[in-house]
Amino acid sequence: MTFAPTDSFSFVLSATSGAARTGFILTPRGTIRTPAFMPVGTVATVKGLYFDQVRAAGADIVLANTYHLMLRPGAERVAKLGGLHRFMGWGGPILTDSGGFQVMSLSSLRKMSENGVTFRSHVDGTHYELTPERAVEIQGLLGSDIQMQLDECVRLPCTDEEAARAMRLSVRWAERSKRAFEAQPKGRALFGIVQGGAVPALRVESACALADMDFPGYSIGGLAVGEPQEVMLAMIETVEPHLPITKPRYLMGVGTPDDLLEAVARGIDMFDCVMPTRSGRHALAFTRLGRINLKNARHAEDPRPLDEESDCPALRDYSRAYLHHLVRCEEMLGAMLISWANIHYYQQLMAGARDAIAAGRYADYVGEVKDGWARGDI
Ligand code: PRF
Repeated sequence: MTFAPTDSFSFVLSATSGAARTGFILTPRGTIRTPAFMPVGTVATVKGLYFDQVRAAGADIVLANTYHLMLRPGAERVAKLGGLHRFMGWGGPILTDSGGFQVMSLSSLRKMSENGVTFRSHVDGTHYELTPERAVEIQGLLGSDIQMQLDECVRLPCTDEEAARAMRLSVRWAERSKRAFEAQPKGRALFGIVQGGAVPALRVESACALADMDFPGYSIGGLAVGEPQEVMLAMIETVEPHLPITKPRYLMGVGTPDDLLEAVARGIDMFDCVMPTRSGRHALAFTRLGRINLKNARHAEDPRPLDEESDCPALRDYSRAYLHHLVRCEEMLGAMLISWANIHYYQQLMAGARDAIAAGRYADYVGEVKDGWARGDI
């Protein structure tokens, strides 16, 4: 389906299959087909890939990080150079994370307060402050199309009190973020982030408070932070009925191919994860036939490609023996090819999901994909 160019942000649902949905997010920078997997371009590069490859693999949108880009090269510098799209050479939509989560995992000497978070850079120790207003301002300077409110994500397991405190702080920050966002040009969107740990009542409180604020989309944060998959899926099921059906839902930082299939089945529309590229750098390929660890000596004389039926050159045109050799020699082409193959596979998985939902057969699709993984390649 093609849409006329638009100057505003909107979401069109086109079909459902059970709780799974398919549709389109329309933005001035282009249309995002959902369910969508967003390759992660933390420091303005999807590690190891040209943006031409990212686009050709089927990605409509990429993610970048406020935290990393505010440290290097700096949001004001990117703005001076014409914004992030021009800076990195990607003309499509960009989603930026707000920085709160990365501050918690990467920086040192963090201090949380009602006002925001202060921390020292993991790069050079410089002191920074990130408030809800500054996080939105930075995302605005970058020119991000879909921006995230500043939130606090607590690691699981945590106490109920800790989950409640962080969730309620995040709700107050959502209000401040929304007010700060009003200064930005039309056509961009700011998403609220649902928190609440693994406590159903807190998750519902968070979702309802954010839904009342009427965001153009909703993120679910605080999951895939150490809990088992069934806890994550249960939290999605808890939250989903309280989010408006007419707005996109984004599950942050998730996940494995199996996580994606299961979350789509529960009504999630958008994902991002470092897994395809990080695993690519560690020689692990995700394919139609399951996971293949190319470090393993059993591939040393295997002339077969990762998937001879794929239309991606990385999967189709290079033997496992060659990929194994590149990995063994620590050649960068090995990491590049396997990252490319993985990004392509994640995009194929989502394209298949979209088609299956449109055909009203999503549950069958999940069964077929999982059969393929189980059958393996032997
Ligand atoms: N909050 C933000 N970014 C995130 C998360 C979160 O909770 C997660 C958790 N999986 C990943 N990225 N702002």
